[in-house]
Amino acid sequence: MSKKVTSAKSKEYMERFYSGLQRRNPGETEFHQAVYEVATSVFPYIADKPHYHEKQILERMAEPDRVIIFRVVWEDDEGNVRVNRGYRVQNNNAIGPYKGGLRFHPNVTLSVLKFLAFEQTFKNSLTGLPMGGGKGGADFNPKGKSDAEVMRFCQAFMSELYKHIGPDMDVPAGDIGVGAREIGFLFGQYKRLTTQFVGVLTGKGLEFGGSLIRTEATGYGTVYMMESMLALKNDAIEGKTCVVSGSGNVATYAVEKVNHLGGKVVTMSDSSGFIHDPDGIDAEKLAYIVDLKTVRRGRISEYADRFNATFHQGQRPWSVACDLVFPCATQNEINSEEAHTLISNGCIGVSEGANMPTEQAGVDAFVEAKILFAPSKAANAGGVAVSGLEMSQNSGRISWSEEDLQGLLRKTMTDIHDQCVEFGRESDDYVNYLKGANVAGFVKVADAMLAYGVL
Ligand code: NDP
Ligand code: 2IT
Repeated sequence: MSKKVTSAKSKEYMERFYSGLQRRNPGETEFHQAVYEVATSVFPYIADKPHYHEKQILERMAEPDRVIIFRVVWEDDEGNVRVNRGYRVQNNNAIGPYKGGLRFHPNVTLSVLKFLAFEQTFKNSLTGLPMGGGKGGADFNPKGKSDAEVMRFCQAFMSELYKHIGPDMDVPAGDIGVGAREIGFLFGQYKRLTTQFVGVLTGKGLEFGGSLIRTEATGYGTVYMMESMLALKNDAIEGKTCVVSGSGNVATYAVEKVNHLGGKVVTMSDSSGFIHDPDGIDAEKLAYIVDLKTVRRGRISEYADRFNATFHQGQRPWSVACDLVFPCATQNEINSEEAHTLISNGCIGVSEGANMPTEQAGVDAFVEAKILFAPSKAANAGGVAVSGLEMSQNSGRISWSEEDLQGLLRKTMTDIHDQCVEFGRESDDYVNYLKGANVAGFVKVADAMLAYGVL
């Protein structure tokens, strides 16, 4: 006799699971949000698969393997002693070494890093590569700091982190506030402390073991995901008006790829507001943004002073009418009202470059409106996928060509798209990419955990 649980029973399991999660992790709202979103897809899927229930698989995935918290002490340029808090959340290594970025931002908390490490577990599974999920960082604010201060901070941070990472154990990379400069300082300190030159970080400079196209991979991948979703509907990016948030690594290369494919991007943003350029942000203007944000480390309002564009202080770009949306700044940057505004202004597709940029009610609005919606764990997986390829190159002490890597990135995003379709197609033919990504990401990790027995 089938052991399929009724939908009422499944709902009851889900409620019990979620209230337990909230009780065990008080106040960790971002972590609750990320787990809830996955659980709403996974509980219905496992309703007729009692082995996942009996072995408490989702409960185990939502309890990190371990969390490391440490003090980071460094001196600023005036000789003042500064104290920050560093973290590494090792969420799950069922399918490979822990893998995921480091974030340096003043709003980093344990809740933020637990949500990111949990998400990373599913995302890394979707890439098809052998990588578990982890995330780390510190509440350090790189804004306004000199290069020497950032170097001293990175060295102090790595002086503790190096004990907990390794090329076959845990391989960090960049995220918000951690780019090429920081990875260089972190890798240098790891090498100094251990006397080992190994692939312990990804996103490295090309001179010391980095991979071609890692810098571009997340932004390009996010646009490839949109391209695949549109292709399934016999549509394309060419001629589409696009709204992008952020002006960092992910946003920059999302804009570049939209331009390559014949779309027009009319907004970018930073934490001070957004710029609206109805003529489109072309390659020359994008080069200006890259210089502004990575060399001069200035504010996006300068773009409006330089080009024929408007600056909207303290606002987000979601009121600008568009066809396609690429949120590429940070978590919870689209609320329910903004999601409804986008839908009523004619938006047909959202591909999340940032991690969890849409609040739960906004996600519900996109799915209910049945527009194309690629959740972050699918849409931004191109970055960590090329990180996985960087690990392979480092292990083999080889470098692959740009052409090969471009092909592998494109194929990875197509495969992720197709997994979402396989697990997310509904009876009316609507592809629920949210459900597809959550379930496809879950299955591989869950089956590996089952194989290991109870641990
Ligand atoms: P960067 O540090 O390069 O850029 C971050 C951008 O987001 C900046 O424009 C920044 O503005 C803006 N931003 C940061 N915090 C906020 C905030 N609280 N409110 C408004 N704007 C904000 O980071 P990335 O481009 O690497 O990361 C962007 C997103 O993409 C993050 O969610 C990250 O987790 C995700 N991601 C990154 C990957 C990667 O490979 N780098 C891979 C997959 C996902 P300002 O300059 O004012 O700080
Ligand atoms: O959120 C992410 O996937 C990243 N920040 C990239 C992680 C990585 O290990 O490349």
